[in-house]
Amino acid sequence: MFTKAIVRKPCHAMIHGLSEASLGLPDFNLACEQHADYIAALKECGLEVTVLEALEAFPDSCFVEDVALMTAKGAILTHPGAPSRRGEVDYIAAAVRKFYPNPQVIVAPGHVEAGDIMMVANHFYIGLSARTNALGAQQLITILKHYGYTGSVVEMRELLHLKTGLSYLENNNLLTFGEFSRREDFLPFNRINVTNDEAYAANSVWINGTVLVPKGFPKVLDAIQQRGYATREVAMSEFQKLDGGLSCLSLRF
Ligand code: CIR
Repeated sequence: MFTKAIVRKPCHAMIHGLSEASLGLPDFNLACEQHADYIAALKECGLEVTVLEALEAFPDSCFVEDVALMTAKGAILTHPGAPSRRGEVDYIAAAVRKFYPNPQVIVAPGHVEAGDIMMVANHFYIGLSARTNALGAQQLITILKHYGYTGSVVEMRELLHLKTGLSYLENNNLLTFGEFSRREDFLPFNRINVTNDEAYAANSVWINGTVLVPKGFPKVLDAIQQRGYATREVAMSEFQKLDGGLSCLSLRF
């Protein structure tokens, strides 16, 4: 169960955020509305939410998931692969220290963005993406071992982050998309394969029995409901324009 979350409000500079999507520029006001509803959804799932103020110097800073990993045993500050995002770490650090006074750190030349990390019970899958390298993953696995967890790497080629195409919904249920749908590591799970037309919804988030699903993806929503989960849709169009999925907008612990 999770009890807390940390989020950061979007900034005006978000229009300069990193993006490979060809969906146009985000509308700041609509992004703020969607972000407020996202916070409401977290609260509906029983989380106490720390809301950090917008950081204009960092266009992607609302995507807090990438700059820290919160586990039940301790926190880890990452070293993002994207140079423009590295400065975000200093700002999340203060918020993280309120809950975990002595977070561990990933250091250069290791790179990790925590969108590449998927927790399944005591095991952490770490995607080797354009943002997370083998050295960073090795540092992370060493830290995780110290906490009593295990970690393994997942080679990947196509997607931005591991969780762009994978979401663990507990009870052995896993949403999978694209390059992960037939990957051997994930065959033992009850896989819900997401089709190309609903790829964005492969990033959905289990919180205390409810699954947050991006609004507008009826096949994924139905498949999750068929597995017996309560669901809560959240409109995400403005964050999707920046390649940001539902999980990216919060640290949950
Ligand atoms: C970036 O490219 O870094 C941001 N525009 C989106 C980050 C999305 N984060 C995530 O998937 N965990």
